[in-house]
Amino acid sequence: MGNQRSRRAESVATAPIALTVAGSDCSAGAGIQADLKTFSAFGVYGLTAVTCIVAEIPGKVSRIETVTARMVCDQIKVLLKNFGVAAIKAGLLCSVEIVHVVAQAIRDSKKKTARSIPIVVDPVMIATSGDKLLELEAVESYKNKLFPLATLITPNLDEAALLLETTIKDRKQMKNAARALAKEYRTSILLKGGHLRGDNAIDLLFHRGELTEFSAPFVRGVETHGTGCTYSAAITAGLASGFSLVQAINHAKKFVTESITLHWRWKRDSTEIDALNHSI
Ligand code: PXL
Repeated sequence: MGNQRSRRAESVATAPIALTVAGSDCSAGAGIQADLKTFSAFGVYGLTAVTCIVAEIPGKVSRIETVTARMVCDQIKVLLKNFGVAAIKAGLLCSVEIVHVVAQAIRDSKKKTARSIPIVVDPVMIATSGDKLLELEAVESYKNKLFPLATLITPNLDEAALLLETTIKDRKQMKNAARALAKEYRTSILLKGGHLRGDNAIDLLFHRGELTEFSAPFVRGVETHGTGCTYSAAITAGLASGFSLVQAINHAKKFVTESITLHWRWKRDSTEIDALNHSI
């Protein structure tokens, strides 16, 4: 018996741990559901701190109910105290108060651990459907409280345009925007160019003074709800596994492209619903 137990103990499995602080998408294509599926696909154990519950289907948000800031704070605190979290992703944070407690919890954890935990901030503001997901006042809190703690910020073109109060319509403006955001927030920026809708979906990383392009064929005709969440979760999983930032983005870009290419599609009556396929 003793022998058996020690043999079992020797073969106990372990995995890198990542934490996502994000909202729940009941249709499971975005938010914490997308993050958990992505973490699993990368062999990473996912923890969650839920910030809000969204009643929605791809393309249509019905209602958002926000969790109290205190509850968000307690979820993060208990997790960081008890698990060896190797990377954190911040997704939809909903309100000023939640952005503040998330930033505070991350700052506190930085004081307690010698090694710093990579933080990926996906500044989710507006859903692909155009539905507003974040209180507008919270944008300032992202800028002042959360961005200074980030290892990487992953805006899409609309979010970057909102942050810089400008428009971004071509590759030249994308390069300028990535550079400007990196300079302003003194961190690495991955500006996602998928919304430019060329033959390729091209993203630009501005990291340590250098621009790197990540390109993949643009997959047409698929409702891509949850792509941003999946991409930033995949990068977080890579960082939790010890990859460099460039390696993590390379793997993540391939994963997102494949999850769109191999999407699910359900037809019922006259409607179709698509979802990314994270089981790849
Ligand atoms: O894809 C943006 C997003 C992020 N997080 C949650 C969402 C959505 C889009 O609807 O519901 C919880």
